[in-house]
Amino acid sequence: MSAVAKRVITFGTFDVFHVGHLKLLERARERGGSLTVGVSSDDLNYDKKGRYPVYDQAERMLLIGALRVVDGVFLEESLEQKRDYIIEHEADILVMGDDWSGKFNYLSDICEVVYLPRTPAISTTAVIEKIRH
Ligand code: C2G
Repeated sequence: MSAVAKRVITFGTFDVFHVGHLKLLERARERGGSLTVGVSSDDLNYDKKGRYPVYDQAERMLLIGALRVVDGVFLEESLEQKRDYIIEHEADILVMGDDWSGKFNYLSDICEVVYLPRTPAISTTAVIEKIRH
C-alpha cells in the first residue's frame, strides 16, 4: 500500500509579493504532496492591518495561483473560519510563518500545525517604504 501524499494548507495576504513569501510557500510545499493557499480578502486585511492591500484580492489570487509550488487558491474571508477551511480542503498540515507562533495550536485536533521561521529583513512594508523614498 502506498503512502497517501499529505495535503498542506497555508494562509496569507501576500501583498506586494516578495522572496519572503516565496520561500514560505516553497517550504510549505516541501512538507507534503500538494499546497493550497488561502489568500486573505481585502476586507480581512483592512480589519487586521487598518489598510487595504496594494494589490486587490483578485490580483493576489492570480499571482499566488500561478506559482509552480501552489496547487490551488481560495479566498480567506475570516480568521475565525480556519477550521472550516481546513476541513473543506481536507488539509493534513497547516503551515504558518512564526509571526503566528502558537496562535493556531487549537487546530491541532484536526491537523498538524507547523510554524516556519520568517525570512529575515524583508516585508511588504519595507518594500513599500523603499519605493516611497
Ligand atoms: N513571511 C515570511 N517571511 C517574511 C514575510 C512573510 O516567511 N519576511 C510569511 C508570513 O509569515 C506568512 C506569509 O509569508 O506566513 C504571508 O505573509 P503575510 O502576507 O504578511 O500574511 P498575513 O497578512 O500575516 O496573513 O490567516 C492568517 C493570515 O491570512 C496571514
